[in-house]
Amino acid sequence: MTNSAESARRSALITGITGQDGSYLAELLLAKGYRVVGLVRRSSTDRSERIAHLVDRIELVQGDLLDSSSLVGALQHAQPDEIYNLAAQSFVPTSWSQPVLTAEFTAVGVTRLLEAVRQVCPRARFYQASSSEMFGLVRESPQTETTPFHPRSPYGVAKVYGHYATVNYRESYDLFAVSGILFNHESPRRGAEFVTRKISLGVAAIATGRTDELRLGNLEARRDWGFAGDYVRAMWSMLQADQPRDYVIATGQTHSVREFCEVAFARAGLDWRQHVLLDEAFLRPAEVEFLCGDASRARRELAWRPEVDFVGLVHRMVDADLAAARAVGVARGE
Ligand code: NDP
Ligand code: GDR
Repeated sequence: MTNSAESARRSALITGITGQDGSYLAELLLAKGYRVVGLVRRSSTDRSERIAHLVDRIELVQGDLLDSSSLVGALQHAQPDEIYNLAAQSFVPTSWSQPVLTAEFTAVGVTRLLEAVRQVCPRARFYQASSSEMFGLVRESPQTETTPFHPRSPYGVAKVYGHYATVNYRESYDLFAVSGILFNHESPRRGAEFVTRKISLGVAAIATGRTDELRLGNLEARRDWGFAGDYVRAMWSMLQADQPRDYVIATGQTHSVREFCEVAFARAGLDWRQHVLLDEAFLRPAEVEFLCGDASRARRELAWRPEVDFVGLVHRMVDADLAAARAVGVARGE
């Protein structure tokens, strides 16, 4: 690449690049010609499974949301035009067992990064991964950018802090800082402990004869589930807008965990009622019973629309886990 092409090439820093969303976002930005730099935590084992297919095309820099100087160093290295802050302790149940650590990563980590941005690259555009968990106990439906927050977990509380830190840095320092209020989004790369992937992995294990049961908590909880690949397009679009604004990203459809089970088991020719057991260990101290988002602002201003619907999402996840489970069976000569 020539020097002028190199300097015209836009550069992005992604925190949380080893996570579900980080891997899809890295793919999207590479396809758009970006130089992609990912912030990774030091680990004694390799955690780059989701980005293994990209490692030749991205740069990884070590750093941690707990450590301000490492964030300054990462920004100095990347000199980014765009920063996507996806890193967080993102599993809601862990936020009750590790509430202070969750606050350090998911809440104060945002301020650490924003302060580093202010020092190193105040003209860069900043995306904060906010969450529908901030709505928590909902009093209006569907939820929009103006629905009041009432978080129901230490995770939700931490995300409200990160959200307002982003709004505050935009208003105080004129940063192009935006917050995407994303509803649940899933994929075959979703972490195994989240309910959708737990179900698709469970279906695959049952269909291939490795187990006979799947233990779950609250089957009546309702979520607005979309596909992660669609949602990272929205993140990018928010940073291309003329003005920095916060956006709800959702499908506008809500389904229960029970409905997810029905569709997932049926995909493998199974009846969920014969396999799913209620296990109180998976109930939460305070539950978010119902979420359904209204993404009208994003549709209007960003021309964003999801392409994968609920049934398409469930089938995609079950098909991927079934194929992987069968491949393991073949390799073992089963
Ligand atoms: P994941 O849990 O899959 O990924 C989280 C990422 O954060 C991992 O790369 C992890 O690294 C990294 N990380 C955690 N702690 C630190 C730290 N202290 N310093 C640096 N990196 C850290 O999450 P998702 O991809 O699903 O979600 C991305 C973001 O979007 C998160 O902030 C999440 O809270 C938020 N969000 C997610 C939604 C969803 O439905 N998926 C909906 C709304 C918001 P490592 O691999 O080392 O653990
Ligand atoms: P959530 O996702 O808490 O919405 O947060 P999760 O998939 O963990 O739970 C969704 C709903 O399913 C119910 N549930 C179970 N959940 C899990 N994990 N395991 C079970 O066995 C089980 N049984 C029932 C839960 O009670 C809950 O109501 C996700 C994360 O990605 C956050 O980081 C993100 O901010 C929000 O989505 C939007």
